[in-house]
Amino acid sequence: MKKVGIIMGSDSDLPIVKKATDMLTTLDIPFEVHVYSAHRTPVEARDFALNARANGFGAIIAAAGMAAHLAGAIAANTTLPVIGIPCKGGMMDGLDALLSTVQMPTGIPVATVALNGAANAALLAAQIIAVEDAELAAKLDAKRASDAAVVLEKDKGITERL
Ligand code: RP5
Repeated sequence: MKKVGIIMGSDSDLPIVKKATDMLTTLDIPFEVHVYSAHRTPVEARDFALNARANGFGAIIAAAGMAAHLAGAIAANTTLPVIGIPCKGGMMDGLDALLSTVQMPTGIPVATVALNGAANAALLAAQIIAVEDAELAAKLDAKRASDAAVVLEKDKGITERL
């Protein structure tokens, strides 16, 4: 199975990124995690992206806050799908990171999830890998069904309470 690469701009992003690693672990998807910054270690971030396809990755998740150029900088150097997680924090509480991640120029797409949306980033990466993996696709279908069952159980609970 192809691996998912997870890059974060700082180890201070780890509490957010942990939700992505937990989800990938639950789904038995192999992943590799790195701290590379678009600004502090641009050479390492670029090299990771340039070599990612040859190194067996199928999708890359990039998490960063504030002037969050990491996902875009990774996407500039690979045609693998790149999923950006804008991280909350700083003076604008994540609005700066959201806009920096989502407002990519035509030609270099980044699939941006919600602020701190690490679980969805992992699920989107899983869905990308599952395009060519029927077993993983079945796992994702089963997860959707069990998530729906939880909501329907809550629906019953609400009716009983009111
Ligand atoms: C971004 O700046 C990082 O992704 C992080 O969200 C933020 C703050 O980084 P630190 O100063 O905590 O290392 O580049």
